[in-house]
Amino acid sequence: AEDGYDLWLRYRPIPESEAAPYRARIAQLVAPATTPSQQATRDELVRGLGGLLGTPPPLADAAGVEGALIVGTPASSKQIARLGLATKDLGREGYRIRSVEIDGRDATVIAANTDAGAMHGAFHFLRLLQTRQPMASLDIREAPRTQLRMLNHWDNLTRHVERGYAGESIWDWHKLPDYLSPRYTDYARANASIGINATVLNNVNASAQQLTPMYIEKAAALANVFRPYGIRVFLSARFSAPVEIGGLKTADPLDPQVRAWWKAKADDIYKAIPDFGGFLVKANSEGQPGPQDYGRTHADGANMMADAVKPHGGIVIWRAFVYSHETPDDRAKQAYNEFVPLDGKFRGNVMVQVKNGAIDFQPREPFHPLFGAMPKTPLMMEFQITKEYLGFATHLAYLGPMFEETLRADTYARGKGSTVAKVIDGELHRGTLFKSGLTGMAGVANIGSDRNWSGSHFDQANWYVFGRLAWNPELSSRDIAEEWTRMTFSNDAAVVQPIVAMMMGSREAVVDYMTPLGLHHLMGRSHHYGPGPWVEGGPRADWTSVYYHRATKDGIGFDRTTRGSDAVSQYAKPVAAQFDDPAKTPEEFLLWFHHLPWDYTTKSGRTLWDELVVHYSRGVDAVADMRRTWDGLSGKIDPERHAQVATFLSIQQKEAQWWRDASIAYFQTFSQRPLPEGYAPPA
Ligand code: GCW
Repeated sequence: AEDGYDLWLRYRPIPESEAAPYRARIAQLVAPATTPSQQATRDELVRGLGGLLGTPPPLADAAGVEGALIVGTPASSKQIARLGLATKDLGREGYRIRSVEIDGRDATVIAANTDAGAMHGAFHFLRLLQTRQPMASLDIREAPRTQLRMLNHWDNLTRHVERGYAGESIWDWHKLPDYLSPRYTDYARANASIGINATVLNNVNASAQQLTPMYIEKAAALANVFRPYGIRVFLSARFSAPVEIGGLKTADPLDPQVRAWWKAKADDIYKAIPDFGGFLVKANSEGQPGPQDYGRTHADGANMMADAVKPHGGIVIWRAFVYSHETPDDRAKQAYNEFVPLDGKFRGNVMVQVKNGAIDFQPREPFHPLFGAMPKTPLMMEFQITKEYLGFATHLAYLGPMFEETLRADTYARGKGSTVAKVIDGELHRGTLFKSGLTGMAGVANIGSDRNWSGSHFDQANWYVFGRLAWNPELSSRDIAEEWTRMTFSNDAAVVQPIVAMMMGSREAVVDYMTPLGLHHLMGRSHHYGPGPWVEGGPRADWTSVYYHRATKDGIGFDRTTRGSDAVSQYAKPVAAQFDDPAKTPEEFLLWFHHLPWDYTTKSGRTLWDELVVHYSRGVDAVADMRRTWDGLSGKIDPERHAQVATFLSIQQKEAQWWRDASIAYFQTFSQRPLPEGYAPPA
């Protein structure tokens, strides 16, 4: 049954009418298997080619017939060594795929410097078949633009996944380390196929138990499964662990006993997991413990842990998602205020992980002002793949355009063209400022125990696009959508085109029916599902919606200009000047930066109130369009997957309407204006 378990690695047969040229080019498979990683690569090719071509090509030790496919490294294959294709610039993970002649016969070579590179090349090669690309004269050279391409699981030891909408955690801690579910291998295959090379197993709201010997052993068992796929394991570390599981009275990072505890802990972990990646830390944020509890800085905390893993080649990833209600100032400003003064104070093996925007994974946010503002510190991007604020798993929202929008945003940190992508891949500050050269991108995973992994078929695309953009932050989200659609649903143009169009418009639809024109954080309190613009009171100001939209009879929006909270001044001058002026602010960020009267004239000529209603309604209409498109694909997609998507779209339409009606009815109590002509009042 088509239950989605195979993800984009379905390998269904290429129709007979198209298979001949592929069979001719893949008449023999030369894939040495002297290491576990090489074995995994060979297995994947046998499985993939077997599925796509009907039968796998015969295996051989060296290319000996017309149309051989050879995969490996100069060390694993003499033929590859002789071709000299695995050049230095491919690095540790890059590869070449090339059509060549060997002894007068056509052959295709996948060459890399390492097993991991060869595996990435093999997956790329399979993708060429899966998406029906021509094979005759290949000349592909690929190397990842970032070093760490990482998933962050927010998985608890109880198997509850914080903000997870795909069932319980895939890590079955109870049965580990002895029972290794085959699913762990499939997880590694899926990740390796898109270039993901690191995973943080546990929630940033970490349990100290994760660092006890019993759980280290369990993590080590997973690391053993992932290692052949080039994936390294990291753990989230709870800052107060020395107190909670170490019996110490303090977790003060400058205390010698605390420092010794972390060193010993790191030594133990590396004994069990020799290639352990390091720690991810959420500290002094949302009530989590941290160095500030002892009057120390984030740098003091990060550096202490960095010193502990340094002898083993590990790193520390310190999160910049910090805010606290003790600070009455605009929450959007807090990370910048706390971290910019620390630039240059972190050890060389520390990275700071920054969410794409300054508030919290909203359907749309302007790029985080920290990007470009810490030239001496490697900044890692943190995207959220799981859709905490975009309708969970039932709303269809392809996040590619959202990731792309942030990556392409221009920080102007070193003049025009200083995009966020260039901060993330290190190009902007390479060789000049930050020295370590560490680069990376993290995505908060949307993976769980559901058969289809992500809670919905289309949410698989969000995992996919994250991996592809982490590999190369300058890829186009549309191209990636097309690739994914071809592998996941069909190569039929009559399917590909409408699905890609649907995907590309889907996130904007969510923005429209939830938080148009720069509005943000209007979801129901704490669960974040459904509208809640009326949420007020409660434990803290920034956990209410009224804090963010500030609607009154005179207007709506958060004034972050130089006249207001002055958050705009955290951006480089040209950006700040743009955001400071409502006339120059891109309309999609209007109410993020400005508090404007209800009759403010927008670009369309409509009043702000009318424009809001138009956006809300447009979002609902867009979902109706998606439903029509999807209905039109009935018969062209297997009935199981078609039916589930259709049902989810019907849920989404109901809820888009709910969002629109609730939001309009609520804001109308302030605007006191009628709806523009032709727009139905809230039901
Ligand atoms: O998005 C918010 C979530 C919290 C999360 C926090 C964070 C892990 O609502 O559930 O906690 O951000 O990123 O630390």
